[in-house]
Amino acid sequence: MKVYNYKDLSESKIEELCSRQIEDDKLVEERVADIIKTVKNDGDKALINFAKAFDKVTLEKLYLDAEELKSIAATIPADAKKAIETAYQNIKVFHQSQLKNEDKIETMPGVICWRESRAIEKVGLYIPGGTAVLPSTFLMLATPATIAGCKEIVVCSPPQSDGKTNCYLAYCAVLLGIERIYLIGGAQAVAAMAFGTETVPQVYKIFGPGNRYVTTAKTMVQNKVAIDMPAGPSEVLVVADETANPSFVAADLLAQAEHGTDSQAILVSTSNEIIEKTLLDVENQLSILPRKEIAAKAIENSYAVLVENLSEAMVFSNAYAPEHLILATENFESLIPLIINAGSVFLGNLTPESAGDYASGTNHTLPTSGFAKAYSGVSTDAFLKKITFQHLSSKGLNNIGTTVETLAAAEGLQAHKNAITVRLKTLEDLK
Ligand code: HSO
Ligand code: ZN
Repeated sequence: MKVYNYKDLSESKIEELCSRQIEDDKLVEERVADIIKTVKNDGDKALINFAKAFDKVTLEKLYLDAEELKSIAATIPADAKKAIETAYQNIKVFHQSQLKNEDKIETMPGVICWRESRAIEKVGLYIPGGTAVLPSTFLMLATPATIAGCKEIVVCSPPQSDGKTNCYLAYCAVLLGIERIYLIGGAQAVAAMAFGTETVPQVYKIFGPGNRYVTTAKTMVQNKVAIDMPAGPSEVLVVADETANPSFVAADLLAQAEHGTDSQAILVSTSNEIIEKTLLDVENQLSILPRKEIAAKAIENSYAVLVENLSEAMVFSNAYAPEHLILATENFESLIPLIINAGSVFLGNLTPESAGDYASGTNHTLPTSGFAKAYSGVSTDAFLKKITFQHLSSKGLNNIGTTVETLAAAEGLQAHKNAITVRLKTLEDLK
């Protein structure tokens, strides 16, 4: 992990440090385009063939039904069952609190405007398999989807080598009342949900993280369906003052690093001593991690920055726009107003990112690669659309009439003007 001194950094160096090096991979794009085309043309047959080629399984049926899920779920260890239930409860309570009715507003006498939410009817959730199977992602996506009231929730996850899914995912499905898991992974899952096949329903919005194939596929199907957000490798930025505990900070950096070789774990600190101790601790803790090869590569791509004070730290953090921001500082309250760009924030020395990754209640599907400058993480809102309503009484029509007529005339749109004029005239005739 390289260490920089903020005061020595040129503007262009800061820009370079804040940019995520994700090169366009033409080969990945070509292969994904090909997969999408094949699924579009051949439907289920293509999905069965891809499962054979990529997941090395022969599927007789593309999904597990409620009965099968129930029997797999029954094999879950008791402690995992309890942990999933507790996490679910917290995620549910937090996401339920996001459902709020808005007031009706009388913008001028007789003119009433308001918004109502409606659930997106059909949504697709992608739950990754691969190097780590993530039941937590299932909870993070399916909980707000059910709270929002989405009618059709299509869940895709790659099959295991036995052609099934693991007991954790199966248990999440049972808990959430999801009656099928489609055993489809990668770009082919995204294509199936975007275009529909004989078996897989087409959806209106696709959610969920994934590898480069999945994320490339999501960007490619955007002229057909909505997606949650552009996705890139996971990242954390820890701001640490002299009160930080180096072994806590090291553990947080490594928790991020173990996600993937392309993950980034950034340390920004006011204390050189904290940086030195943390880096030593990173080495020590890393050496005994089961995923040490992955984490070590990610740590190589990561760096630390020494800053003069915490406001300088926040300037850097806002420029980086981290997916996860940890404030390992005593007076985190005073830093909150300075946060402009971040996906999710973890306050104080006792609040690790892991808490939010799994169980505190906040969502872990968050904007990466600097997209926290413009995107929010997934929440109940992401599964809803807001529809605006308005009603004009005769008083309202009289009050707003001239304004609309004048603006329509200014735009040269006579028919727009007439829509008001004919009504005003009828009101006048009725008098
Ligand atoms: N840190 C990941 C989420 C996750 N962590 C799932 C563990 N499991 C992206 O926010
Ligand atoms: Zn994580």
